[in-house]
Amino acid sequence: MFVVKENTRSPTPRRILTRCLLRPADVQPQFERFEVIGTFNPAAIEFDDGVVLLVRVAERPTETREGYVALPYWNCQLSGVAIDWRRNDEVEPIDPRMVRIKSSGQIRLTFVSWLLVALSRDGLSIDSFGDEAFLPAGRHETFGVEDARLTRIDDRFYFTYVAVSEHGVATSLASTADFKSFERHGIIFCPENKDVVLFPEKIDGQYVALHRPSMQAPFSRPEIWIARSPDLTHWGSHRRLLGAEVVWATAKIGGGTPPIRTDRGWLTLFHGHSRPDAAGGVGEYAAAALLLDLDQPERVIGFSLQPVMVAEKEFERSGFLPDIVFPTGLIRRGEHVLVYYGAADTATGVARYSLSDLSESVTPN
Ligand code: MAN
Repeated sequence: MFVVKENTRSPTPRRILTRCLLRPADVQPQFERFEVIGTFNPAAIEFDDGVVLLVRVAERPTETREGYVALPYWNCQLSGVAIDWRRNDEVEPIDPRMVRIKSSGQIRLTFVSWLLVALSRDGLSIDSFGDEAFLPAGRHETFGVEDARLTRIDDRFYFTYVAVSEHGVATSLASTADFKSFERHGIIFCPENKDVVLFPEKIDGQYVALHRPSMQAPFSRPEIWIARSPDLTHWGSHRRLLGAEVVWATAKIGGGTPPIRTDRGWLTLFHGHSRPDAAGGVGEYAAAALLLDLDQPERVIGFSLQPVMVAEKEFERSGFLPDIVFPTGLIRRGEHVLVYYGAADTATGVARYSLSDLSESVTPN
């Protein structure tokens, strides 16, 4: 387990409050004869005097067949879910999330995800759900839509989300004005790339995003990159931002929350993943703070050398995958921030921190 070490140069911020906001039992399945196994990794933004969340809902079939594994997918022709039943000896289990089809080497998920609109007046409890579900659509989303991140740009809410299919793990963009109807803008980062967060303002006349290419060639480990765009859909000026210098993230690192403007710079939380101790395990996910220069966000002001958030509450330590906190939304409330996050790939949580504690946890580069 990660132990948050007290660092003499940069104090570790304390969580002032933690709440579990949403659990699978709170949400009705969208698909017939499916059950909800996850309500997690929520995008969050201020909306209508409250907070709106776009929560990833993962569902799996309720039916089981002796000697078979159920691999659900979105069938574009039928505009609905379907199930591939594979014999146990045809697949190699990897972890609870996925199996490998032995004949093709292809990875398949054991669930399919969609996005649920959830509304909260106080930001600390859910009052209602929106009527419109954001469901998979098209051949790049057949294994689901996952892990949205919301950014308000002018009067529109843009969200990036992960589009998973046999063509890979890509990141797409969509937008809405009211969370009742959505416009899709297509893939903005081709496979393999996820954890894309948009900045809320143009910088030097350009949009800015953090992204996380997952290099398949073993030359490097996954790293957070930064890119610019004239129009939110065409991205270039790619630069590497952060990676191996985050020593506790031994397996992976990725952007977490869309950045917010603070006096010290753009503040964002990113996640890091430690290598699992045992085969079949997934390892732990924790989060830390990163500050980027306001005028030139390619310049890292600093980051917290130790995680500022680790799985510690029961709902973070146990679930579909244990020991995961995965921040995906950050909302400023005066001198505090609310961090919205996925817990144990199962539930949605919110934690409150003091803004100055978080930025003081950052050690200058
Ligand atoms: C990882 C995890 C899963 C997710 C897949 C595809 O394996 O984040 O939860 O379904 O990637 O994005």
